[in-house]
Amino acid sequence: MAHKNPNTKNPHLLAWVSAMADLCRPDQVLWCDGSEAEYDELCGQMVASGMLTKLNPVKRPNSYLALSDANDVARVEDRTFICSEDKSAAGATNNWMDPDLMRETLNPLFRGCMAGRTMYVIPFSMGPLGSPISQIGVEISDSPYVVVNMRIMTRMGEGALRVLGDSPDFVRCVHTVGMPLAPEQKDVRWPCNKETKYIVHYPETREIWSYGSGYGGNALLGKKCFALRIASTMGRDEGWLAEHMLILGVETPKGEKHYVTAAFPSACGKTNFAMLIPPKAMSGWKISTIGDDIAWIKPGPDGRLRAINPEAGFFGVAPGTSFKTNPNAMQSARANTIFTNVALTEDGDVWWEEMTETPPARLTDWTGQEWTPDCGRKAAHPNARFTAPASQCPCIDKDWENPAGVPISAMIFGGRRPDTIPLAYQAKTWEHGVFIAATTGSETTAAATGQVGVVRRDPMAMLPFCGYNMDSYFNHWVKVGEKAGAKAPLIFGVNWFRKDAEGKYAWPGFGENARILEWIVGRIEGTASGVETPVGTMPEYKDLSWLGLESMTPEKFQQLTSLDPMKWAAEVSSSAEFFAKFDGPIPTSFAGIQQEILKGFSTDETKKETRSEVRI
Ligand code: O2Y
Ligand code: MN
Repeated sequence: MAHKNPNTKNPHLLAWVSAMADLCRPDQVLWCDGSEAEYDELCGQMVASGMLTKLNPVKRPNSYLALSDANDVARVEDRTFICSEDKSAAGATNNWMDPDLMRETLNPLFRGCMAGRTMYVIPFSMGPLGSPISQIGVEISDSPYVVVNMRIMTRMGEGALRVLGDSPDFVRCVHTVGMPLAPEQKDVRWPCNKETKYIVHYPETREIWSYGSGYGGNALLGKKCFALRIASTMGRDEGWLAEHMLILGVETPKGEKHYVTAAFPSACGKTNFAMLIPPKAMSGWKISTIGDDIAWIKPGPDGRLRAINPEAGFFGVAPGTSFKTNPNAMQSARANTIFTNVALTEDGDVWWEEMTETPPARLTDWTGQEWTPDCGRKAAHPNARFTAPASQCPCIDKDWENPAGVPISAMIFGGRRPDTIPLAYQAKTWEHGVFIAATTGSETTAAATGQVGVVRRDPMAMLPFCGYNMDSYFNHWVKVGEKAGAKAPLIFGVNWFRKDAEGKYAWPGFGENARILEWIVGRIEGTASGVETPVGTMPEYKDLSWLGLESMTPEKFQQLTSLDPMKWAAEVSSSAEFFAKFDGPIPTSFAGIQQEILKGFSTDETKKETRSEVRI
């Protein structure tokens, strides 16, 4: 149970908590132990205050619904800052402010910010307790919603305090909803600050200060702020990688197990890929999940890169998730789950767009209003979430909590590209792989940016999450591969979103992506062949298994894998333009790789290759 007396004598932690209490002036300070009793009590208090609705225990045992303020529904990238001492260390892709100036700005905001509220002290471990790859953080927050979500998303409470012991090495995370209460002032359902939000990182002192939002990545500071932005700077300094990657296991019918990571920008089906179910025809192939969002990757004692999932839960996007698209995610959220900004059914369960083919006749939508299918509004917010324990995932890997991590054999990078980028290709070298990763991107949609047909580059899917300048980040990647040498994972590019001449998706995606994993495993094991092209080694029609997907004719496969020299020339110059935005030097090999691609398309041999109708 959350208690007034800390169960630690750590002088660094006690001094810091005391200083934060002096600054934020809460009514009381409670230390969280991470127990079930504490979780239940806090949920009960939030039900009483109206912040949570308890769902029907028969339909959705031990689960709750939170509805946020309409002003507080997503990460706020334009309010996210990397306050490194030097501006150049934050780089061209991050917002920067001088750390002293930022502290001067934040201090008055945090002074008294928790008046009328409880300050919770939340010790947590990112990664399995005691793993040499894990890290400890302590979040101070005035939001009980943050406490209960952190209990699902991290290893939170007494265990983390025990691991920390008397060490000063913990990431200090301070969070407030930014809405102090005057005496007698009644609280609102979802407190936040509608005018002012700051998500601030001080990479040198490993601190995170978050003001004004109670939502997701802005408030659950273990996730994007710590596990990516701060951890990526730790990785730079210590020789490892903190990546925006899922981790999955693939077991072949012969019982060989391989682990693969994959990075995709948003809206590319990352969670679906992490929990993929292979098609029936791939009998004997098993996919298991280690993580759906973040990977910490360190060289192991044998020189191979090993990865852990630093998180303990999924903070998944609800809309679009269904028993058809991702049964494993649906099962993960069957109980013990906190839903945020989804709709409430009349019988006390949850619903969101595409969860079922036919929507319920009546709902209460995420804004608390009555909803019917013809009302013209969405029932759930498009960024509505479920917070579910990873342990509930039916395909969770038996080694998902292995403190040593799992050895990584391949890394996959993919974006949403209607043309140019083929279905699958393997980098020729590690540096070529880093180039593929650094040029990852998705074509923008009118809904997102008002512009169609422009590629938004999202290197390693880390654009909003890299805690330092991306030119150094690319060079760091090169160094990690150099150190791993022959033991470095193979790198692959994929594109599930290529369109045919009619503008329809040419690849079925979802479970069928396992066919590409089968080829990747064949490349790891040295059993699958491929054809050398200017952009990498690609599978030919004969290199993939088509049993059960006979509709994929050689002609259709050709549409998915053809390489258009003109489009690739444009691709190379667009990536060069992108790299020109960086202040520091990008890896010297990138220019040579670009030249190689152009040269490859200009040789007679390649022209024949890319002109041919069908390559079987
Ligand atoms: O909108 C938010 O606060 C969450 S964003 C998020 C959540 C889970 C996994 N990935 C992401 C992301 O933006 O990449
Ligand atoms: Mn993510």
